[in-house]
Amino acid sequence: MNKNSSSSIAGRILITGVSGEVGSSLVQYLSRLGVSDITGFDLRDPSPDIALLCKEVLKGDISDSPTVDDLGNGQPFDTIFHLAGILSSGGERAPLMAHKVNVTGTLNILELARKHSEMRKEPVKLVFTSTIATYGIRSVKDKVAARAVREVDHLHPITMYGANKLYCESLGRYYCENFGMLEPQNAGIKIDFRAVRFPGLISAHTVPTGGTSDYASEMVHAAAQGMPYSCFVRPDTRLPFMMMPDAIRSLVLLSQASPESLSQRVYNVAAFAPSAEEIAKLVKRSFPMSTISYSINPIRQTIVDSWPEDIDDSAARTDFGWAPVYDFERGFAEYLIPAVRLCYSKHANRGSGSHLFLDAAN
Ligand code: VAH
Repeated sequence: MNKNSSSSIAGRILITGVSGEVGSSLVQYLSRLGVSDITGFDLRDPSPDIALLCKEVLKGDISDSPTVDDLGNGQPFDTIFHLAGILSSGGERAPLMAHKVNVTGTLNILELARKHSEMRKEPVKLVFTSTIATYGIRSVKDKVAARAVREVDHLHPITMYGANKLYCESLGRYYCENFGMLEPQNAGIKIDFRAVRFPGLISAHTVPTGGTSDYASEMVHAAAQGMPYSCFVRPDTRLPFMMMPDAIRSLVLLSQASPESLSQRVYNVAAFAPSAEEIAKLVKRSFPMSTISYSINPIRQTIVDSWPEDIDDSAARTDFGWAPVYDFERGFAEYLIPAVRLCYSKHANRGSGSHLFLDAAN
C-alpha cells in the first residue's frame, strides 16, 4: 500500500452503504492507509469493528432527501464513496423500491456533492459503484461472440438495477459537466464524478445478498461450512469476477487519480472470468467433501446470460494504473480459501453456530 496515497484521500470522507460488503472492506482499507475522518451512512448498523474505524456512523434512508441533505452537519465532505444500492436479484423482487434507492438515492447524493462543492469552492470527488449489469446482450451466442466488452458497447440492461446504474452514470456526467446550464448561477462549481463498473465480487468475509452473481461466493462459503450447495445457474455460465481486495483497490486508485489523467468518467475493471463449473472445481480442490449440484433458476439464468462473459478494462489500466493482484487461481489460493477457513474456524471455536453464510435472497 502506498503510504503517501492517503494524502490524496485526506479530508472528510462519506461512505454510503458502509455496512455492506464493499463498504465494510473499504473502511478497513482506508483506515490502514491512515484515513480517519470517515462518516459512514447506511440503513443498517455496520459491525462494531467497522463502526470503530469511522468517526461517525449515521443510520437513515438514502432515498429520503432531507436525511441526505443533513449529512455532514454543515461541514462539507471532500470525497464521497457512494456504494448504497439494491442489487440485481433484489431489484427484480421489488423494482420500484430498487428505483427509489438506486436512483432517488443517487440523485440525493449528487445534490449533496453539488452543495458541498459550492461550500468548499472546489469540486467534491464522488466515486460511484456501477456494474456490468449495465450491459445487456441478446443471447448466449452473442455473449460468446462479444467476448470482452468495452464501456460503450451493448448498453441495453434487462434489469431494474442495470437500468438504474446506467442512468445514474449519465446523471453523474450531467452533474459534472452541464448541471442547470441555462441558468448562469449554475455555471460555477461542478462535482468530480467517477465510476467503476464492478463484475461479480467474491469476499472471504461476507456473502452478498440480492445479487445474481452471488453463486460464486455462496459456493465457497457453503463448502467451508460443510454445507451442500445447489447452484442456480448452468455449469457453463461464464461471468467476470474479482476478489474483494482488488475491488477496493480499484475504487481507491480511481479516487486518487488526477482529473487530467481520466479520459472518461466510467471504467470497466476486471480480473478473471471463470465458468460456474470452473469455480466448483476450485472449491472442490480445497474442500474435497463439498457437494455442489445445479438447480437452474430460469429468471436468474436469463439475467446472467445477458451480462458479458468478459470485460475490457484497458482504459482503467491506461488512465489510472489499474491492475488486479489476484487472478482466478491465485485469488483462491492466497486470499479466499485461507481467509474463509480462518473465518469459519473462529466461528466454530466460538461455538456460535451462527454462519457468515447469510440467507442469500434466492
Ligand atoms: C449483482 N453483484 O449480482 C451484483 C453485480 C455483476 C452484478 O453488480 O447484482
